[in-house]
Amino acid sequence: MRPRLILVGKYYLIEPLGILYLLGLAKRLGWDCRVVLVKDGDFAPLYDEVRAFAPDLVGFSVWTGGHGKMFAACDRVRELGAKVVIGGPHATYFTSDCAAHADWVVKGEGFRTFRRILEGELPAGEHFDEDRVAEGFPQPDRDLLYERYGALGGSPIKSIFCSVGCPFHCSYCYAPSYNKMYGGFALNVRPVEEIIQEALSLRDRWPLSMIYMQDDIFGFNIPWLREFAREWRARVGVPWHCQIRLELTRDEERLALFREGGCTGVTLAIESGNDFLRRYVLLRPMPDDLIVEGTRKVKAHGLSLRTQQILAVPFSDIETDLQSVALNNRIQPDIAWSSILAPYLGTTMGGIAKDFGLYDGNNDDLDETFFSRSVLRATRGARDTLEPIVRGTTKSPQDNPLQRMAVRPVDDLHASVAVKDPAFHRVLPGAAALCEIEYLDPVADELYRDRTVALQRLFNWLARVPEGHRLGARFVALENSERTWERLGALAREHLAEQGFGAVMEGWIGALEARFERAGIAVPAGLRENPYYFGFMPSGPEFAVHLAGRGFFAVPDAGAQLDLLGFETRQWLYDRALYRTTPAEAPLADASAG
Ligand code: B12
Ligand code: SF4
Repeated sequence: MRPRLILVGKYYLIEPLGILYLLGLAKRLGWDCRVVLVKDGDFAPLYDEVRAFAPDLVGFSVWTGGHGKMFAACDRVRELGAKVVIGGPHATYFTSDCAAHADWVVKGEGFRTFRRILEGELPAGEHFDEDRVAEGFPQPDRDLLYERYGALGGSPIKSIFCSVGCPFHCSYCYAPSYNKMYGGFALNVRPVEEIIQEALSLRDRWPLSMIYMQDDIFGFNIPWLREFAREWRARVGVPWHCQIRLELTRDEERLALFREGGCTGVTLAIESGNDFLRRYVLLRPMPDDLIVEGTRKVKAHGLSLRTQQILAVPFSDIETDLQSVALNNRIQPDIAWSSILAPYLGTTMGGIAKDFGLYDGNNDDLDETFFSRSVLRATRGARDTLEPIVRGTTKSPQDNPLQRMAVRPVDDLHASVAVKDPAFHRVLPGAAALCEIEYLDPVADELYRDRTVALQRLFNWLARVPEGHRLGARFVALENSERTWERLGALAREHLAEQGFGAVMEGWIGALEARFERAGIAVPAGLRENPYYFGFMPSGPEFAVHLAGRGFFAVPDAGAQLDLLGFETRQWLYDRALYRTTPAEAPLADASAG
């Protein structure tokens, strides 16, 4: 009888690439495989599968944030009699934490180590293979996954991974720790032919209208990109989207090759509209004008654009979060994606948050999504206090004095900042204070968290509204109980009148009502409370009907209604603005402008 394996990951709208490739590897080695993706924290289907299939081995792909629940599941699976192996990002960066819940833990790249485990070559314990991409990528096995999870198989958007590695140093990201672990940066790109074969087998067997290249920075290596663009266009021809750094848009040849190869859009992280936060907290030095210029160039090449930003980072406040909206108002991307910071330990950001007394958790408090309430403590005016000191002591474009500082508590709401002793990673007694910072009191802190959540839900829309940051400021300033759809409508009406939409926007309601009539649905009262939202969305009237179908106008809780709005807006924009897999009409506001 063939040995049996179950691979486990979290269900997400995007297919789990690590698991797909590992499944391909295990099947090639003759293992009988199953896959279980955990939806909404429900592990019952996994336990059922373990009981029915009686696997020899269960492999968990674990990410930080989801680790607590995954660990409990590993323990349960071991009680049910199977051996457990843990791999994935959490195993890579928190290897020993995983060890208590598994027989094997695979740190870093997993292909060769997993093969050795499956072939019985490796004893139980923690394993780290120092050779990068030692055996290359296996061809993934998509059948098992797509058959069990029809929505992933049926999705017209599929993912591929072409390269491993990134040379940049963003503070919130694990890529720098990854490089350190392997003794420096190296870009490992898969051979073009291998990728073409993977894409062809996808194209010929499954619905496919767009491929998302999940690489951290796609097309870094220009000679590789030349070959890829030529072969992809000639042999695959499917449109694709990729992620790159703004710095890389400076090379005109790269953007031209993207276009030539069939790229239809790119995702670029901006992270903050505040220069100090970008440079010293997020470690993404880049002036506003360069960002605007780079994104303009992307659009000039006919590519759609998604920007990404993080709200509620150390020393941010609602003003800096709104600055991020303002920058996007200037850029006008197709999607202005935003998240709320998770201060991962082991990243530079985790260090800054700890050193400044902004976070005292161990990451067990993190949620699995990037949209949950902040777990950071926010400050009052600390950025204004720190900025001149930090800028004044910066020695070179790479230097960051903020990372050399830490705090000593003064009282519950204050701490003094001093240079930390590098040997002890903390401020030693007697070190001279550079300044004092103040934290928000618990009530103000909660309020800021509530405001960032509201702003995150509306970010995409506000970025599309002229001077949307001003409207956003008015909305988030409301009391929690007042942040309703109806109040948003009232504020939008006022704001848009100031922006010169007064005469035309009242006509939008007619277009919206006509669309409801065509759909044979009664016009919900909520539509009249805020028709303005739909004026800035592609196929806005259809979106209103779609939201009604989702029960949006009947959601009684204002917070839950905003959550749903944020989610549905994002999904709508993915299909109709970013990937353009669904044809869409121009927003009513564009027609009014014309
Ligand atoms: C695509 C992607 C996503 C997609 C997820 C798609 C999916 N369904 O997997 C989306 C956009 C949803 C996403 C979200 C998030 N992501 Co993300 N994401 C990535 C990205 C860019 C690529 C992942 C990938 O496919 N890699 C390719 C495959 C081949 O690699 P892999 O999965 O790591 O698997 C390898 C090894 O880890 C190992 N392995 C993996 N699983 C297993 C299992 C076993 C049994 C074994 C033996 C080995 C093994 O073997 C594989 C081959 O070497 C990575 C960055 C990166 N370069 O990997 C970040 C990355 C994984 N994400 C990260 C983070 C932080 C997140 C978020 C938590 C962000 C946030 N702040 O909320 C969310 C979490 C969402 C959630 N879980 O709900 C971090 C993870 C850090 C950590 N400690 O967990 C990464 C590493 C980015 C970074 N550099 O910091 N992400
Ligand atoms: S560019 Fe992306 S992958 Fe690279 S360090 Fe920054 S966030 Fe991480």
